[in-house]
Amino acid sequence: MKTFRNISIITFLLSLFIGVNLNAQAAPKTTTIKITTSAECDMCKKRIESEVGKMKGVKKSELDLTTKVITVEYNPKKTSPEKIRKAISEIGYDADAVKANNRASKTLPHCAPTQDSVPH
Ligand SMILES: [Cu+2]
Repeated sequence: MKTFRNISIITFLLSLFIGVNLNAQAAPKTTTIKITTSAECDMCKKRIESEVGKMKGVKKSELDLTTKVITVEYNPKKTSPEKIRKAISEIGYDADAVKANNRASKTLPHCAPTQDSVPH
């Protein structure tokens, strides 16, 4: 009878252990989102990528100029899509429904469609 109880305890502990392992696999450390920006040229691309890239919790940021979509890989515990969109807006670009910060877009390079930008 005693042996039987020991085995059931071991089985119980084992199932706990397996359960914890499954949970760890089900929750990945990073998530990926795609945000549509108003990037126009290579300068915009570099600017947005580096700005988003240095944010806390962001692992990778890559902007495709043909679609203007930035793909961001981030840790959802450290940052959020809202924060990332806001950061893009703060440097002067649209990020999905979040419009570019007006003051910031005036300091953008020539490609930005503002009246006081200097053409090259
Ligand atoms: Cu540009």
